[in-house]
Amino acid sequence: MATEDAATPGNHPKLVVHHLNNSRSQRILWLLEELELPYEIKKYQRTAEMLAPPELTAVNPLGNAPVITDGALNLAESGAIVEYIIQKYGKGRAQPLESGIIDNLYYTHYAEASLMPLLVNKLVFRIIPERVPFFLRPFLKGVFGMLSSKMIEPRLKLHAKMIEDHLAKTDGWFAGGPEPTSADYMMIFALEAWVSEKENQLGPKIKEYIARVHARPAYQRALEKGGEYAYAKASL
Ligand SMILES: N[C@@H](CCC(=O)N[C@@H](CS)C(=O)NCC(=O)O)C(=O)O
Repeated sequence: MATEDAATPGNHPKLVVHHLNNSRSQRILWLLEELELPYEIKKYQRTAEMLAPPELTAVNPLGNAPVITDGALNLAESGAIVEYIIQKYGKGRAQPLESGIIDNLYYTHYAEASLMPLLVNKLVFRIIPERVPFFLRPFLKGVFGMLSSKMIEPRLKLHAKMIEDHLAKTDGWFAGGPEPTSADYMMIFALEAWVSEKENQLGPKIKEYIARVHARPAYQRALEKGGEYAYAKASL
């Protein structure tokens, strides 16, 4: 959702990242650090139920993160934010080579449109039985475990293979090329969340990829500035 208030007079203000702990907004910090852009972070803390706090609705009617504020503009949806920052402020950085344009397009959209819904379902199916009265737990654990192994896991297996094969081909970034592009900023959160699950089917190329991202100084700076981010600690 993009909303605009009255124009802000004077100098162009810094970008503000509305950042939720342990969330997708970490990918925006990584991008801004790679591009060496000035920005401010407004931090929000998840509630005990792991939801975003209500204050986020002031900048995003859906109440979730990430959101950026750029002058009068509030922009949500991480894919939109990543593309907006690269197009408006990237000065030619983070662009795929000609040979990587289609891969970049595909993985930039695939991350949130196809992969994340499956991973979120997997998480929800695991969490539901943990949050009901104890006498219902064994029953719901069985039901949701069965749903997950029949509906989610076989699909995730196909996704894991596709990504592994792709990374074996590009042997670097999702779009090939010398530096991360929007596809990488979009894919990293899904892969980090996935690899942090006890049971995952991720292969060596995916794990190498995550380690490559984690080793980047810009990623490290983003971690330092963003604070709590459990997904960077996942053992590979
Ligand atoms: N597709 C959206 C998903 C946004 C989303 O679900 N964000 C999560 C953080 S990872 C959130 O704010 N969750 C807390 C909540 O919805 O209350 C995006 O990529 O920005």
